[in-house]
Amino acid sequence: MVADDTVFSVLYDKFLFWGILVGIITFAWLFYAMIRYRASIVPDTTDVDHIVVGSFPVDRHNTKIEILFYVLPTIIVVWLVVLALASNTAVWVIPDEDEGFDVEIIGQQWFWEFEYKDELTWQDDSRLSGIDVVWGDNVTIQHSSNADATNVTIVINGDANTYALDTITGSTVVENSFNRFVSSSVLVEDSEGNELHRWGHIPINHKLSTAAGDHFIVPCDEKVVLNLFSYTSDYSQLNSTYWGVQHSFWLPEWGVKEDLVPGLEGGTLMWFWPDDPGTYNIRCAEYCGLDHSKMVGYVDVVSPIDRGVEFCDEDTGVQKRGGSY
Ligand SMILES: [Cu+2]
Repeated sequence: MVADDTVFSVLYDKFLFWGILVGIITFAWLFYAMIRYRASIVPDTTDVDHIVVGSFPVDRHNTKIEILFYVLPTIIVVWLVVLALASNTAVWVIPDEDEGFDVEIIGQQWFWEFEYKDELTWQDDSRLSGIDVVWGDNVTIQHSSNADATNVTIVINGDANTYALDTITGSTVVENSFNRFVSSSVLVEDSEGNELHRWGHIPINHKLSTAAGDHFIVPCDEKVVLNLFSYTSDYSQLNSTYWGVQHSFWLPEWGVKEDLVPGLEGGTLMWFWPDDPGTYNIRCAEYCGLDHSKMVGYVDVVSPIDRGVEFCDEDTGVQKRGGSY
């Protein structure tokens, strides 16, 4: 489940490489010595006075090799320290106040809540679905490139309305002007109810919850900064009665997790940089009670059209980034 291109999995591979290299040299030397100095070989002692167990034969020692015994391992150890510290530096970055897309994560027994501190308008890749949604004074659905599209469901602040699409012109307009202060979504489906294209708007302070089956929706190509808290179900008054239990928000795809610490007023912070579109796992990495194993969810990486990104590029092969503060 853990992605193979996160900072620490790359570090693991580097350590494995150097470990194998040193192992090969060490064992090669070991077997060479076993064969070269086996019991049946009579040692050539013509120019040696005596041999003391545990010390180099004074008359036959090789100063260069003895110095290498110390210098080479020291270089390797220093190099491994450099590699490890570079990974740490990549993960623990000092936060920049105004930087990133901010979301508060609230861990409860046993679900996650996502409270948006920035707004987000997004839609699926229109190159893949053949459908494009534009919502200004009206909702315009351009579906001429997708013959399967038959109806659209528009949800505004929880109220859902379904309309038939105009399949003859391939373009449908629903009169309803966009309001950035309410959550809205547009879902285009085929005649069998299969989802073809999604468009969505999440206003500031809107809350999504895994208990309601929501996915955590984040924009691609931007640093997502999470402020994490643990509360019990009622946290209208923030006093000690309402602190929850310890959880840990884990995103295996980015190889990062951070604890949710009850009683820590400012919460904890972590960040990750989504770049590939798709749906990825959320896990709780700290045993938090009876239904800990059910504390799972999904994060959807989408194209944030309000932030100037029309399409998230497919897997860019860039190292997955994320970390803590
Ligand atoms: Cu938990």
